[in-house]
Amino acid sequence: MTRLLRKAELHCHLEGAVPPALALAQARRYGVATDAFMKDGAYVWHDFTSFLGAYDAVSGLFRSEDDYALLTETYLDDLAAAGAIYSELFISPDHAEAVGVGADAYVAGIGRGIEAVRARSGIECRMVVVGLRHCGPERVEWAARYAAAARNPLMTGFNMAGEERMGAVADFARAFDIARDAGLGITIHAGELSGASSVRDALDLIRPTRIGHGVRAVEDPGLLARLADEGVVLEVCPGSNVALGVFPDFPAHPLRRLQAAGVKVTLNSDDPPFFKTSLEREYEIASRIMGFSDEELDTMTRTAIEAAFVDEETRARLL
Ligand code: ES4
Ligand code: ZN
Repeated sequence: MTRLLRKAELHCHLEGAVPPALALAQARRYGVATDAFMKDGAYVWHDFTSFLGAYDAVSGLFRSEDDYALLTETYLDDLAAAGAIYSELFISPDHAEAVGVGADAYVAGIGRGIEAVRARSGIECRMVVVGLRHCGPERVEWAARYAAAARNPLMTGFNMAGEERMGAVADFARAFDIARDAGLGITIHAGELSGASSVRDALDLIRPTRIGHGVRAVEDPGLLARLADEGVVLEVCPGSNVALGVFPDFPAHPLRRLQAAGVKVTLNSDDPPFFKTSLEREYEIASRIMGFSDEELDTMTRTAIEAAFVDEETRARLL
């Protein structure tokens, strides 16, 4: 029974966390047809590229500061009810600009949502700005400069998501330098759709303290040893990995092998309704299918808090 366990997640994309019922309500409000990306109350996609398309379409249903406050509150209320004490949300100023809200109103709405839910449930949340790899290095540098200039105490990290198989990671090093120099925590998507070498490149060229996914490091024993040795934390999203076909099923998922190799691992929901999951379900899968004990699950929660992009006072309170 994992419902009562303390939980934390470091890897959830805000627009990937829209409950289908909320997407439908927003679509009705703005008079948008949903058949291209929804069927029978669920999101429809068939591969990573069409997933990104559905994600963009759902993002387009949130068009004001209030819409983003509502989305953030909806997500965090559910998470707090599932026993979570901390969440890091990946936010995408690019999506906000594309929909015409503007990055500042977007961040203001999300910040209001975070503060409202913290006041009623105590859950802590921070924003991690993502640059979109498939938009190219200039756009990712724009996102990094935006995050660096914001000086918002709730915006504490920088990340790169999007199509992992596009461009060389070296092309994005400057964006990460901008973010690191501004004091932001650094994480990057690697080793999900691309293999172990993408994790190695990320370590060499970006020097992150965490890696989004990183699970395909399991293909390279030397790399596993390096991750363990350097204490790099993996943001593991088993439900996402299985939904995208990175691994055929949960028994084949490498979470246990990563943990047994001494790599620091955490459990995360990624884009929960798109992958028919939730943070609670990830803990449930790790417990029932992968055989992690409650104590081991609590260690993953503690690992997440230790690796969180928060001030030391907040970290100490959460640990
Ligand atoms: C992603 Cl751009 C983006 N959005 C949501 N989930 C993702 N996973 C990788 N890239
Ligand atoms: Zn992700």
